[in-house]
Order: sequence, then structure tokens, then C-alpha cells
Amino acid sequence: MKCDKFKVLLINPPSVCLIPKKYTGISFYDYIKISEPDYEHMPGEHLGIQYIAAYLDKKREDTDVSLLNACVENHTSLQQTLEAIKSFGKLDVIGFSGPINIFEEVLWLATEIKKINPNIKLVYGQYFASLNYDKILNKYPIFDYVCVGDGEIPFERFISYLNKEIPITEVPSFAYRQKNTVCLNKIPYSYEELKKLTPRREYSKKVLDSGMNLSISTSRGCPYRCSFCVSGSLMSKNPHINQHILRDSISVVDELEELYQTYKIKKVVFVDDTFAANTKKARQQARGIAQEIIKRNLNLSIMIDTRVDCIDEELFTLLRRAGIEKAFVGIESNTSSGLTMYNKGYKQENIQKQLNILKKLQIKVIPGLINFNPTSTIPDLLQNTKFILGLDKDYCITLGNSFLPYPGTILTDKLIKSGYVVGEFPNYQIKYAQQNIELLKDYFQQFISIYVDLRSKTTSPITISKLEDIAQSFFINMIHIANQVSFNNLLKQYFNKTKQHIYMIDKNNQK
Ligand code: B12
Ligand code: SF4
Repeated sequence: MKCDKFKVLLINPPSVCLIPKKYTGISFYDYIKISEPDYEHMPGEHLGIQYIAAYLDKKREDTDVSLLNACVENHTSLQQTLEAIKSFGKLDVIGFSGPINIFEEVLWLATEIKKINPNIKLVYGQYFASLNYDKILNKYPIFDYVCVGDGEIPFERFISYLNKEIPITEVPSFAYRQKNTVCLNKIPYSYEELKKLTPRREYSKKVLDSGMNLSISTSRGCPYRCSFCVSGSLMSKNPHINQHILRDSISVVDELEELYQTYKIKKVVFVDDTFAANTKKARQQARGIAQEIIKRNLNLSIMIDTRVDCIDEELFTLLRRAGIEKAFVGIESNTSSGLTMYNKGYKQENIQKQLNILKKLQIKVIPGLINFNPTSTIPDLLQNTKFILGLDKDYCITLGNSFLPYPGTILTDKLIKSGYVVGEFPNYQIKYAQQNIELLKDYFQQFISIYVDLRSKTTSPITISKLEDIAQSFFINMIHIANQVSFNNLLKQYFNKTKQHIYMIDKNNQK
């Protein structure tokens, strides 16, 4: 047994690489506040590393775990994060979290840290690392281990390994290099203990001060298997990982009440992949949570993530009474071909009817849509666009969304095989089957960025309505133009004309 304590630091990098150049110099959370129309319900904590810390606190007296959430600390550069890491002194292990989008930050920090302390063990976790553990360990020797899936129990076992209590082969869900090959311990383990665990909340106050919100996790995993999704793909590829674990409703509301009393919060975000999933147990849990919130009279505005086929009038009426006011709904496509490609498992005909239930209950919908994919066609885009604009004109900002080839997802793997995703890991790009579709996507995205900018600056209902009208005709007309033989020049002309028009409205508004 080690005499000094093991010193572990878990890091959420600052995510400054996600900030467009024109905003350089501000922190990621400050950028979110100016760029994200729905930031009011944005979760700001990193529950993943907070949970691992809480579990290690409980289980290992021989370990000191510190957290560094560089987003919450409002870091504006990686150098600042590196200095903060140095201030923790000599560390034994650093665990990195973070999606593909901030991999360059993880890599930079990992490289700098190993220069200072070559003996430190570097562990990488979360979806991107989990889905690509073999490629990461093969291509980037800087990382020593990857944790596949949830981290609490594997990380605790990993400390046992460092303490020479068990061999590395007994650390569940850990991947490592051995004799020039990468091994993953596909060892199942029980989640019972985790159902009662609550995360460390040392960052809560800072999160609230930064204008973001606290969050709560009521489950792990997801019962669905959407092909584009990191969570669905992780479950598909790793049957040894527990697939959809639900916490007990009472313990969830106990945690919620504690946040409510301690921090006087008015809003909270449920960060589950899919809340109120369409399974008997998940519905029971959602119902139980809602009844308990109502019974304890917690006056909260809650945001959840859910799916079209999970919306049930009776259940959602109860959820609304309990404070659920916003729902991110993963619709993804209003076409049969899109729904099949994304493996959504529900029919296009039912989408509108399901969303109407939320409208009736006055639950605000944030629609998730993957409008463009490599084989999208003009009729597909027209169908999605008419549908989205018919729901609410302001939803037009989702129309620029395109399929992102996250490495390791089922759909990315498939599209690599068929040649629609190209490039070297981890920098994949999409090849569109039709040139007009790719061009349309670029114009949609450019237009939306101007639209969001102007829309966020205006409060005049007349101007907003004018902007929405322009947007509506822009999207529909552009799709029709893209269907013509000489689409290239025509799209450019129409885009420039609309841009002038929309700026004119802004100018008049400022007078
Ligand atoms: C809350 C949240 C945010 C918050 C806070 C995130 C943060 N890191 O600070 C905000 C709104 C700021 C945010 C921003 C972004 N997010 Co986000 N976010 C989420 C969300 C909804 C919940 C995360 C959560 O709390 N889960 C619950 C906890 C318990 O699970 P967990 O975090 O996965 O952690 C467990 C394991 O993964 C593992 N683990 C995690 N880290 C580590 C590290 C080590 C060392 C180990 C051993 C294990 C381990 O152990 C943990 C405990 O079991 C997820 C979707 C989801 N449901 O997971 C998306 C998600 C993670 N976000 C995503 C994305 C794309 C982003 C952005 C890039 C969006 C953008 N373009 O700006 C940024 C990136 C910022 C960043 N640094 O992460 C994607 C990632 C996709 C991918 N390819 O991996 C997700 C999966 C959503 C999605 N389905 O597309 N996000
Ligand atoms: S329902 Fe949502 S979280 Fe679950 S697999 Fe599909 S997209 Fe992923």
C-alpha cells in the first residue's frame, strides 16, 4: 500500500477551441451566453467527473481527488488551464474528459503535462474516447489508458491496480496497451451502488454565478440505438456495459430538493440521454419523480431531453404539473429515408401528432433535426423544411444542421465503408452525393449565422416577424433553386439578395 495518498486530478478542458475567431479572448461559457438562444436552461456542471470524484471519496481513503472544470473557471486559454494544473503540485494520475470537438485541447494539455512529469498516468474518458479507445491508444502514445463508458467503478478499480491490489486485466472497462496490442477488459459489473450515489457539488455556486444552471442525472445510458448517436453506438458496441440504468425516483427528488434548498435554484436540467423513455420502468420512474416533486411543492422550471415516441399525453400532463417546461426533442428527420438512416424506430406520420401534445401542454420544444446527410435529396430537404417552419418559424435555425461524422458511431462506420465519410481518424469529413445539396447546406448555415445574430439584437415584434418571413421564403426558395440546372450562380445571387434585404431590415430597425 502507498504511504502518501494517490493524487488524482480530473479535468474538463476550457473548450476555447469551439469559439469562433471573432470572439477570441472570451471564455466558452461567455461565448455560449452571446451565441445560444436557449442558453437560459443551459447546464454548466460536468456531472461525469463530479460523480467519479464522489465515488472515490466514498471508497478510497488513500486517494485525493481534485477537479478542474476550466469552463466553469472561465478560462480563456489553454495556457491558463495548464498553469492551473501545475498549481495542484505533483500528481499521480490525470483524467481527461471531453468530446471529439475539444480533442485538440486534451491532446495539447496531455503533451505539456507529460513534458513536465513523464511518469504521470493519463486516462481519457467519455464518449469519444470510449468509442475509439483502440485508435486513440494506437495513434496517441501520450495516453496510457482509456475508460470505456461510465467511470466510477472502473476508476476505483484502477486505483486498486496502481496500489498493486489487482492486475490491470481486472480493471473493468479499461483499455490499455500490452505487447503492442490494445486490450479492453470487457468485465460486466453491478450498478446498484451507483443508483444511490450523488455527484460532488463543489462547482455548483460558481456555475450559478456564471449564469448557467445546475443539472441532475436520473439515469445512465439509453434504451434506443440511433445510428448517429454516441450513446446509442456505445451501448450497441459494448453489451458488457449496463444499458439503461434508472435511479430510484425518491432519491432523485431528494437530490433535487437539496439543490433547491441549498442554492435556491429556480431552474434545473435533467441531463439524461432520454428522460421518460418509452419503457415500463422508465415511465414509472418519470411518473414517480413528477409525483414526488408535486408532493414536496418544489417550484422549479425543468428542462429534459426526450424523443418523439416517448411523448404520452397522460404522463406529460403530470410532468408539466411538476415543472417540466422545456424539452429537447430528438426528431432528427421528417422523412422516412432519414428516420431509417438514423435508426430512429418511429414513423414520420406520428411526429406532428406527438409534438402537438407538447404544444397543448405549453411545454416549449427545442427540436433536434439532422437536416442534411450525405445522401439527402431535394424532396427530403423540402419535406423537413416545410415541416419545421410549419411548427414554428423560429425553429428555422435548426435547418442548417447536418450529420456530424463523430468517430466510432454506427453511422460513421457505415458511411466510411460506403465512401461518404472520408479522411483520417479523428478528422473525418463528409462527401455529399449531390453537389447542390452540399452548397445548399453551406448557404443555409451562413444565412442562419446572420439570422441568429440579428434576431438576438432585436426585441421589436414587427422586426422579428419580418426576419422570420424572410427566413421562411429564403429556405424554401433556395431549395427550389438548387433543383435547377444552373443552380450554382442562381443560389449565389439569391443568397446575396436576401442578405442585403435582411441587413436593410436591421438598419431600419436601428433607426
Ligand atoms: C451537460 C452537457 C453539456 C454541458 C456541460 C458539458 C461540460 N463538459 O462542461 C454544456 C452545455 C456546456 C455542453 C457543451 C458541449 N457539449 Co455537451 N453534453 C452535455 C450532456 C447533455 C450531459 C452530460 C452529462 O452530464 N452526463 C451525465 C454524466 C454522469 O455522464 P458523462 O458526462 O458521460 O460521464 C460519465 C462517463 O462518460 C465517464 N467519463 C466522463 N469523463 C470521464 C473522464 C475520465 C478520466 C473517466 C475515467 C471517465 C469519464 O464517467 C462518467 C461517470 O460515469 C451530454 C449528453 C448526455 N446525456 O450525456 C452532452 C454531450 C456530452 N455534449 C456533446 C457536445 C457535442 C458538446 C459540445 C461540443 C457542444 C458545442 N458544439 O458547443 C460542447 C463541448 C463542451 C465540453 N467541454 O464538453 C455531445 C458529445 C458528442 C461526442 N462526440 O462525444 C453529447 C454526448 C451530446 C450529444 N449526444 O451529442 N455539454
Ligand atoms: S434516443 Fe437519443 S440518446 Fe438515445 S440513442 Fe437515440 S439519439 Fe442517442
